[in-house]
Amino acid sequence: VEASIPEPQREAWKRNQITSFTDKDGFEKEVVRHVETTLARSMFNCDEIAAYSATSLAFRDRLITHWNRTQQRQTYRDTKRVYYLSLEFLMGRALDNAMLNVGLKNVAQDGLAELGFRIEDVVKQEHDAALGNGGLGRLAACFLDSLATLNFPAWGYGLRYRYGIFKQEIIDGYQVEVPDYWLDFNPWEFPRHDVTVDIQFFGQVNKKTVGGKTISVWEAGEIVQAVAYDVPIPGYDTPTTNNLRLWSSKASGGEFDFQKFNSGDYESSVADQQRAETISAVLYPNDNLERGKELRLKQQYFWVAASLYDIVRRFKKSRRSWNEFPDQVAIQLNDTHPTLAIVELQRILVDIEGLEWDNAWEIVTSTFGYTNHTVLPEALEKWPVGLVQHLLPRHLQIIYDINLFFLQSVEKAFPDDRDMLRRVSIIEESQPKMVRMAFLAIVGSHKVNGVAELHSDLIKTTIFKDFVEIYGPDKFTNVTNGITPRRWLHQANPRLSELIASKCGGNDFLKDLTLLNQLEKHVEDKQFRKEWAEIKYANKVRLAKHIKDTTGVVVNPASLFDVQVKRIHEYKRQQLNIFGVIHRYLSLKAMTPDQRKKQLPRVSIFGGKAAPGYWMAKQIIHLINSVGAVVNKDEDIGDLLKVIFLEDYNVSKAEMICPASDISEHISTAGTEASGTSNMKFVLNGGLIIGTCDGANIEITREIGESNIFLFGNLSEDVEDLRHAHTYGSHTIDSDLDKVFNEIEKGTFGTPHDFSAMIAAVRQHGDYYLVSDDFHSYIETHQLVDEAYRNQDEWIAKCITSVSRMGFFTSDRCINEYAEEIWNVEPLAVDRHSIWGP
Ligand code: C3B
Repeated sequence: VEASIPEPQREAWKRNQITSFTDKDGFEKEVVRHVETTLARSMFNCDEIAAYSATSLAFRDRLITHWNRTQQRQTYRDTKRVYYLSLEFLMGRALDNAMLNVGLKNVAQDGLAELGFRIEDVVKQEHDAALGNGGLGRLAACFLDSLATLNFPAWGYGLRYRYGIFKQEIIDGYQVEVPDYWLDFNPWEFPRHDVTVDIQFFGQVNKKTVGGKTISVWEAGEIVQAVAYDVPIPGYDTPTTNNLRLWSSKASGGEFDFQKFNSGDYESSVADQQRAETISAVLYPNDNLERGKELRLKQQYFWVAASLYDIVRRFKKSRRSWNEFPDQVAIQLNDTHPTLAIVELQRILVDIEGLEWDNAWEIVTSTFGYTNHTVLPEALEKWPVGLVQHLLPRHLQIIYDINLFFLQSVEKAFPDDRDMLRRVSIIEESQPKMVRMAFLAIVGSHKVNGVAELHSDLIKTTIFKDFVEIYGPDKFTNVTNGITPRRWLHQANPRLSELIASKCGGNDFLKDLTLLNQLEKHVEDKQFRKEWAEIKYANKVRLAKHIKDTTGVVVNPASLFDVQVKRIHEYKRQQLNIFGVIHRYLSLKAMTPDQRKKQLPRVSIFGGKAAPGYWMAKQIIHLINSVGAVVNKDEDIGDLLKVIFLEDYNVSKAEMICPASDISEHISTAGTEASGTSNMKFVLNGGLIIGTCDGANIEITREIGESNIFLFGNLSEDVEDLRHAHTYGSHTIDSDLDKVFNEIEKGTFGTPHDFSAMIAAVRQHGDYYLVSDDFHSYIETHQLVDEAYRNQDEWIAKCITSVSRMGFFTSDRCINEYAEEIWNVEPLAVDRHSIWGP
């Protein structure tokens, strides 16, 4: 790269290369410059938003020079790259993370203080980048952080939604959705108006003969333009700054269709524009649910086609042969949402590049890996054949061909099992016929992984069982999820991070989380325990203040804080939690004042969004708020029980909540939560957890020890029989739960009718999520929690021991496993001292 620039020019570029600030004075200069020039303001009208903007611009400038050098280095070395395709990236705020990752937060803090600002207030001005629903999107964000930190040449590809996940307001106890327009001012993205791709839809397929060969040509019915927006992703303590490329849609051919415009058809020209922009307008707000909307399929193809075009264009620059494609490119499919990428690459190779089908298919399958994130049937994507045919006629043909060749090979291997073909066909022979995206993803990838051990075992024995027979077990593997300790410890809980650093020989544990094991030898250290407890208390005080400010309810930070924050879903069982809270309330009410005095005060904290169309989830939110309204003003109860619903749970709120929990709830029906990742965040922040034997809870137990976790409930292997018994046997409800239901039906928490469906789900409709079966064990286990918490000394010891054993759950470990087992890629060494060129 460097050599291609003639000597004299090269000298001029080198002489003038940008030097980033390294100290307070340099930082302040940059801030003032941005306030006065970029923002066109002065010190006399520099408010906190302006201070945030200027600080972000100062750090952004720094990141982008690192970004440029990283890209230049990766191009020059030309080694294999990883592409992480995800329809969701739940990034949260960028500034605090950028300051910490480049190691200059202290500098910014001092500089801002001199300019008259508190850094905590400045950081809070930033709007969360909330381009995701929950765990799946946040996992993608943690992976980007690890990929950069570990110096992997890696890109994320996603959609630049104008509206991220909606903002949740609670009005009269009900969820109300408010649009999240977050792009007002976003210093963290760089529009690349020169990087555009035309994406086609609809139309028809024609056959043409070229040089004696028949090829398929897809004539477009509509063309929409994809414009790239790049978001720099800084690694921690490394100059590597990777790229997240988000595509935005707009009408192709510039602002307007000029032909229409000039012929006087102004309105329809504007309408075309609007229609094109609709594609990237809004994130679908469903978590673990697919609803088969045409616009969603359009989003998927738009994003996948633009990304593949970009990847192929980059590959072609190196002038290698197509057979080397899988040596240069690894593409990971985050769930089935990007599965069309398999079909699109096959189309590019066969229809456009003229490769033979088998050769192309070999390249395709060697390139892709597929991660499954759920076994819930309602979350598995299927698209009506008719819809795919209409929107993507050529792709449907290719899907049929892929299926044909696949089924032929299955028939050959299993000649006696006719039903096998029906079961594994990519096309479900239903009314209407459906394309099964998970099956297509399996057939088109070389590796399939689940996200925790139990989950990876379950997919092999249930939904993908036949495919294990067909391909053998080696195609299926496990990569247990992880979280980035940079955001989820260092950034979210700076005091704890500092205390840990003081016992673990500095900040190295943030890059090698297994170093946390050095904490264990300090568990008995009285002073250390005291400081640990003080930090937890301070974090609880901060959360208590937030609760007071947002709900008006005063909670005592000395109470046990019991937290369940995650998307509201029946399988995650917030209903079990609130029924348990009601049970506690009734028990307290039944006590004499003397008995009450001996009880442990508790605050039950809930948070999470319900999908706007998920009626039952919204009823659960309403019940939680209704219980809170009664309990929180009951003078018999006082501090003994408070019930809080925190509005608008998101990444930045999670950063405040996780450090403030004593016990958090991960109580899904066994076998339903693929992994869970907030369980890891809570333990890493010195909180204990109560949970079922599900997802990553099982591995957390194995790592931290059974005595440091509160497990309860039925096991996944018994779920099927229990469900069967509910439907076909006599179904009796737990007697304590029955009392809870009776109290709700008496009207204690408002109009009973509002909650009748929730009760009926358990009593009359087979209790699919086993709320009654697990209720007794749940209540008993909470009593054990109370008892354990009374012994604060031992409790703190449990917390410290747990944290010291959490090294396994860093997303750095995940990324290394993916790199080795699935992608076959290596990190690029960086020379910290050479800032110029490769
Ligand atoms: C989630 C699962 O529900 C979690 O158990 C898991 O930890 C995360 O993915 C990350 O693997 N998930 C989600 O958020 N959205 C889906 N559509 C499917 C799974």
